[in-house]
Amino acid sequence: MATLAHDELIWVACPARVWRAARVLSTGDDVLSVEYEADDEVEEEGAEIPLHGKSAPKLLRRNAVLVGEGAMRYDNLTEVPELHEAAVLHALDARFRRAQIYTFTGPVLLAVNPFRSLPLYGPEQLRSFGRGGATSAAPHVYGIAARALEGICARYESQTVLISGESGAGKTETTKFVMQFLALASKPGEDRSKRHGGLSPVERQVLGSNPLLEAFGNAQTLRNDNSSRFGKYIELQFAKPAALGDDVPNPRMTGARIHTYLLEKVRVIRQQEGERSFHIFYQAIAAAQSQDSEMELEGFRGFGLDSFKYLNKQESPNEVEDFEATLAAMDAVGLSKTEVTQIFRTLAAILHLGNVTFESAGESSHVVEKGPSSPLALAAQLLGVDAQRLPTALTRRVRQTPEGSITSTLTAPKAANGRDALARHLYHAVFNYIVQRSNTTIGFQPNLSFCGVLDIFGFEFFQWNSLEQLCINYTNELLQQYFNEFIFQNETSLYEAEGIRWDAEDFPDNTTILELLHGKMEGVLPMLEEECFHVGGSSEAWCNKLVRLHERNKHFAYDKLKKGTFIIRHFAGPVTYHCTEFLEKNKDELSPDLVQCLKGSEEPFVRGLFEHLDRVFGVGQSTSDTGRGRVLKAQRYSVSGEFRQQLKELLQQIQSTQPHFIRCIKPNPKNQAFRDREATKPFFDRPSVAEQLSYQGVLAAIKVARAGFPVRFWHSEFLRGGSQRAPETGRSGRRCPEGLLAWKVALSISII
Ligand code: AOV
Ligand code: MG
Repeated sequence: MATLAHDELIWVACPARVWRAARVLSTGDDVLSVEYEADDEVEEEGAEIPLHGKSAPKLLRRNAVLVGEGAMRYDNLTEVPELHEAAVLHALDARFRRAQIYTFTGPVLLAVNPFRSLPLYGPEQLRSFGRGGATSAAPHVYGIAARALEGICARYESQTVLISGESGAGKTETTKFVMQFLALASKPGEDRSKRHGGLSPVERQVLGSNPLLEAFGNAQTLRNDNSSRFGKYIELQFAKPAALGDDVPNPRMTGARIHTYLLEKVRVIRQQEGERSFHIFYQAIAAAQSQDSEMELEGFRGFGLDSFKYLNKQESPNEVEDFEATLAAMDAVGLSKTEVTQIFRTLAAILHLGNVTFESAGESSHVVEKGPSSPLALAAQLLGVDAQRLPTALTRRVRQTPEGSITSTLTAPKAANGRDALARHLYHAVFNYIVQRSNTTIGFQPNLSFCGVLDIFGFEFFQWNSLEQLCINYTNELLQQYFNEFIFQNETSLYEAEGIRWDAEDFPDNTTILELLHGKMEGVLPMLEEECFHVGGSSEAWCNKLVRLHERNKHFAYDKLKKGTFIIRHFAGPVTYHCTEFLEKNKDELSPDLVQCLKGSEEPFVRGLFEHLDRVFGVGQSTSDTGRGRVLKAQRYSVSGEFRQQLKELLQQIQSTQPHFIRCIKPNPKNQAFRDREATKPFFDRPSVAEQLSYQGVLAAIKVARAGFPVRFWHSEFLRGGSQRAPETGRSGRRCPEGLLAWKVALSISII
């Protein structure tokens, strides 16, 4: 930085606050004397800062326009002068403190989670962001939903709202606001203030799918009390308006389709300390114990939380009310009483299965308790299977070989693994059943335009990272690439079209990381899938092959001292993966004996849950078979293989739409509410927000948008008087003199 003058405003890098605002008091050859500004969290203080050597902090110039209330003027960060990490953080922090949780950066909406209900989503806002409403371009989640709806009304083009962020950042809540807007604002001429009154059956079903999926797919985790344990893409479909254009009435919502991804079914059998299984188990147990509930809840009555080994014992206050809401949602999506009873019987069966224990006798094992009221008998009864056949299927394995069938016995730990695999699959199958039934009820027609909303897991890195994290982080790499392409290629083509010189060299690009992950032969994931189909393949062998092949790749690393691990340098940061269990998890085998046993259930519902499993287990079965014959016929299945296929289809679908991005930000790691003055730590924790901005690509996007011209007009609009900005930019509705001013400001900013 050039020489600093007395009174100059600067940012000083500081680990605890990332950047601290200061004013220069005096400068010497070796030290700078500054006064740090006070804010809600720190006192004003003076300091001497070394200018040279290792301990000299980084300094940035601070623009006076951001001082005090200045940040409130910037609804769009790309318009902030002297834009860098410090200014972005400061502007977001200052706006957040004044309950401005939404801010644009170019076309991307940033949403900082207030962890407290704010009066931002009432009928008033619905009206004002609706067509012909007063505010349409202020930063708000409804504004993004309104833009998407506009694309459908004016051009009948499909849209997608992509919502990302780390766990607890507010993706699911944001998704619900988008859906709410699309359902309520799409009702032409009706009083939208009646919120849920006057909804059409489709709208009621669509909104009803949210609490239902949350009951079955969400759980309390250490990071979020209502954490989605699956990814979701929901397409909301709209009838084609009689005419297209700006003045046509809103189209009617006519259907929807829900896609779900990677349900974390392992949660059914175990949860770490402080976390819980899926909400629905706790709701059903509480309802069965309550006098108020009229549901029969067979298998739950007479049991408490303590009765089930599969569940961590943690209650939550409104379980019975939530249960009633889940039942209402089940009704809304068209599940019959019989289906609901069957679903709860299956859930109870899963819990009783978890109580079945095994005892080893040499190389074989047997079920410890088999009496009429034993867990085994209860599970068998609830599943409608023969109580004699189930223990045999759990403790033995029959293999078909060309020479005939061979029966072998399982040790107690192996039998327990088989039991857990059955419980996981039962739950997953029930979850899929509910999603499919909702889809059938709501209906989706080909060839109609839709608005997709993507609420998918954010980048994850824990102490121990396994297949789940690899799949999740791979998803984020793909979505980041899409984001990069959208933002950066958009910019490039715009500049090219306008004949403006443009240096695209510094664009963030994660193509080479993706190549490492999914490259055809040598990619980390294809190699894992290949290893799953090798007779005698193992996680260790896979890991060793990876190291041999990729040790020189700049995105790959390994630590010689930590055997069985490897590191991928993701765009969001390096993650160490632990190889143990990768193969087993990816094969996700379920004993064919158990499948056959359950297929023999006298309950059509239970039989239905196993209908599609031949495909899934064909390979697993034949690999453990001698590897001959059937392996060639069966379709190759692996968790990651199936997931990659799903992602491919998802991206194709998204690429055919006009995208809108919302980046959710968690203001502090402890989920402290906005203005929670009891807080011991700052509620806007700058280091963790800075980290999120960086790995969500927000800083990179700002850099690029700022490198060009942040304020844009269509030529015709500009000449006509600048009433509307081009869609890439934030506000619209300015008239010419102001528009001209904005344009000039933009030019001058770019020159700086
Ligand atoms: P997530 O979807 O991003 O996490 P959620 O949407 O579940 O996060 O948000 C976490 C919690 O933050 C919610 O339960 C609300 O209490 C609160 N919250 C979020 N957005 C708002 C808002 N706009 N206003 C008020 N409170 C809000 V995860 O599903 O864990 O990745 O897997
Ligand atoms: Mg969520």
